[in-house]
Amino acid sequence: MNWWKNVVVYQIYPKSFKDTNNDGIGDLKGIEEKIPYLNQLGVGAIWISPFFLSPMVDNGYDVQDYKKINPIFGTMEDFDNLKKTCDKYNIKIIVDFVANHTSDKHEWFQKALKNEEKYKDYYVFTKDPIWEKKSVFGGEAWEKINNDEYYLHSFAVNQPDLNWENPNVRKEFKEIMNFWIDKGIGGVRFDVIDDIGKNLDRDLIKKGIYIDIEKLHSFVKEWRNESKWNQEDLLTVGESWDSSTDKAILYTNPERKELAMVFGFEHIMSNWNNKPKWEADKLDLAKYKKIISKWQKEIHNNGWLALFMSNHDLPRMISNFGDEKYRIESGKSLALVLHMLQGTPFVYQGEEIGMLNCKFNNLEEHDDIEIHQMYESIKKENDDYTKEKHLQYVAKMNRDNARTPMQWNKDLNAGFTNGKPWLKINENYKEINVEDALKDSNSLFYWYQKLINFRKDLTNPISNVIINGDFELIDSENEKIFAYKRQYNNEELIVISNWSSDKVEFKFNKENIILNNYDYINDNLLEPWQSILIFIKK
Ligand code: TEU
Ligand code: CA
Repeated sequence: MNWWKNVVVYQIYPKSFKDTNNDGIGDLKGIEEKIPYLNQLGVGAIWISPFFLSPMVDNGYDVQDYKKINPIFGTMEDFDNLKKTCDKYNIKIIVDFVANHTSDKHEWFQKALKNEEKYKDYYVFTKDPIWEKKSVFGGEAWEKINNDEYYLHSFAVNQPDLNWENPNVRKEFKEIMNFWIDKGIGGVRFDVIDDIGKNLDRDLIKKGIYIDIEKLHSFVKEWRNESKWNQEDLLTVGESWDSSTDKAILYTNPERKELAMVFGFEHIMSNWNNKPKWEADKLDLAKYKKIISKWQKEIHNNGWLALFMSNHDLPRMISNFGDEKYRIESGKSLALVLHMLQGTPFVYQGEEIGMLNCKFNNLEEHDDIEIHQMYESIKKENDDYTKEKHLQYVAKMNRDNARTPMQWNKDLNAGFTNGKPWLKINENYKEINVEDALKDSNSLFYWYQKLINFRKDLTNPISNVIINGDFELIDSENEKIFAYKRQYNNEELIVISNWSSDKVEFKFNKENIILNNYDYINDNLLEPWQSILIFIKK
């Protein structure tokens, strides 16, 4: 069995994790310092968001040199030391490759701007932009340089899109892959992987078809075949906003030899209802459950999934799907539902202590380029749009919610730094922090630790059911209860989880309960956000 089928991955946003030199910015040494903590949690790998040389316009997702460490995060020696410490605890390192675009400060783009033919062809230049293609961050996706020429940037203006149809670009990324494999990484997360296969055709883009599936998969296959990536045991995970179940299978069916797993976003977008994410509706649980069920069933023996409810681009998951008033109970319920599914769970930093969205008091407190660029683009269309309105508009879904520094303890700046933190610290750090969580045996931390160990411990029969079992919803139309059954041979796992702040009647058998997020259980009645896990050996 692949090692990544029974581990949990912990995502680190390095800028916000732990600062060791008091410049207010997290660093590689800070990650190294906290490896014993992550080992205690039980994770088998860490995915670190990009720490390569970068002007940090999009916090590292604008790469200037893929083989250099950003000095704000440390040195190559720090990386090697981190790797050694990780080895000691058998924790693998997953790096984050941004292959769709580079920073505009990247040498390739600088040469392209100087009209060096070779490098011009690394990017997408045109005199005839397809204006229908917009930037994900709001506004135009085409920037004019000179001679009426434009370049494509799907994200910020400082993130020019690469031209993957150019074999030289593909060659560069094979070398980058080899470089990091030689450094001993355990895997790669591929940023917006769908986007490397582009359809630059006006009529198709008008219809909303931008991704060229055939090109995309041929590029991924070539990348894997013609580099050291062909080693079987790497955890390779693609970020695929475009994925439906059939597309996820194209990426992850082992026979196709592409990726190990993908992040699909259909569940995340279930309540966006084709509107901008800022205008998301309330969660419709029945709809959400159907999506989870469809993915579980269709991928089951045909591929593999990355399981997640939060990351550095999403709101904090309790604020998004749970109830802040039932922080611990709802946090445990969300985690239980996620961790008993088939796939590889990802825990985003701070999730294991129940960190929440952050209240920002004005736009100036915000860092994220998306928030600012979106403001400019709405303002352009709408004169009386104000900063105050925008602050409200983005409050719930903005990405800074997930990026406020990690809350380690009650001390100055939550123990994140002794300097001035680069982004506001959530004011709730005196109630929500790692130190307190470790002292409380009922904390979310220890709940996560149990869930992680269920999957990891192959001598425990539960782990077999989690890894291999099939999936069936129970009472699928129920709008408050998320209940499902996993079955493998003669063993059965049942999750019954109240995803509401009401008491809810539900029929169940009180025998064989092995986890309960309350210290009591009523007959056929669940408390607000109460969840139980039942394990039956027939
Ligand atoms: O994100 C891709 C992406 O399209 C969205 O997650 C986006 O950040 C947002 O939700 C739009 O509303 C990846 C990275 O995870 C993100 O941090 C980067 O900003 C982006 O790519 C560009 O590299
Ligand atoms: Ca630092």
